[in-house]
Amino acid sequence: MKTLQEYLSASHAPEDLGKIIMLIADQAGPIRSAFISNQNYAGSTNSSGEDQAEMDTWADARITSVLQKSGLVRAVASEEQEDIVQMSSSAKYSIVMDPLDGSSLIKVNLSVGTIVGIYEGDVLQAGNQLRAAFYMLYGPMTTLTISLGNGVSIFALNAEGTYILLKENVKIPEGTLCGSGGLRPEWTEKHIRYMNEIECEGGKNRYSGSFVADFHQILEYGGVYAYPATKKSASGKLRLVFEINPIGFLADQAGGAVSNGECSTLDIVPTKVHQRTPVYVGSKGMIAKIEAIR
Ligand code: AHM
Ligand code: MG
Repeated sequence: MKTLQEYLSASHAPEDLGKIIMLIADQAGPIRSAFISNQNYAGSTNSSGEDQAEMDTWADARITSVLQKSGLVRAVASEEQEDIVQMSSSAKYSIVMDPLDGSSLIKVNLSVGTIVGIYEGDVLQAGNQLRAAFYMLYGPMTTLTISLGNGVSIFALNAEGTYILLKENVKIPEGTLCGSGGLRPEWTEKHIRYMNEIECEGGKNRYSGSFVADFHQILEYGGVYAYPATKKSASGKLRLVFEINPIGFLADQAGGAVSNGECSTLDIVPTKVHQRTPVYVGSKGMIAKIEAIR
């Protein structure tokens, strides 16, 4: 039974990097406990104009404060904060995070998660520069899916609060499961063609509305998660820095791919912290298929 701590040592993760990962990973317990008392909306909106659930602001404040106190972090960019939070200027690592992804599903007790990316230096870098990425998924189990740039491993949190290795060297199989955000009448011609092709080939549609949970099933079964450009929003809904880059890095590390429909989103250097992009992430063949449609 390998623990997350042992995996970090075996991967020769630098001490500060390992400590930051453990500090965030250890927030899964408190976050799970807080779900019951934080089921409502906070009455505020985030920088993307979305209603914030109480849990969004709670998880954001909790993780930000733990990182601030650690003195190990240079800056944090969070989906729930307008600006990048500058911390210890001499520290090496910066964090990008979506503290609680899929939060509209808390009320109905569907799976949600925490997405994290870690860069050396500043926050606004291409996803291919990530030093590490992981997500915690609060489902029937609490799992942590991680890559330090050397493949993907999945851990599960046990009753003693220790993350135990469930799977290593995880690879996304070629599969045809598909889940797409956006309303069908607002999809572009290109996206409609793509979804029709997949469905005609027997692809099964499964979409919960939680990016982390929807991606996790793609990681296990193969297929594609998409949040496309729509007629109303040419850049889709999801955020490049907090959501797409960490998940895209994990997909790439698992032998899959991530694209905006034309090229890899991992090569995009962000100019704004809250910028959005259309996204297709999953099995390599499924990503090649969308990129082939002109
Ligand atoms: P959130 O970070 O505020 O939860 O928003 C992102 C979520 C993703 O988890 C999910 O895939 C998508 O928004 C769902 O959007 P929609 O309800 O339009 O399908
Ligand atoms: Mg999100």
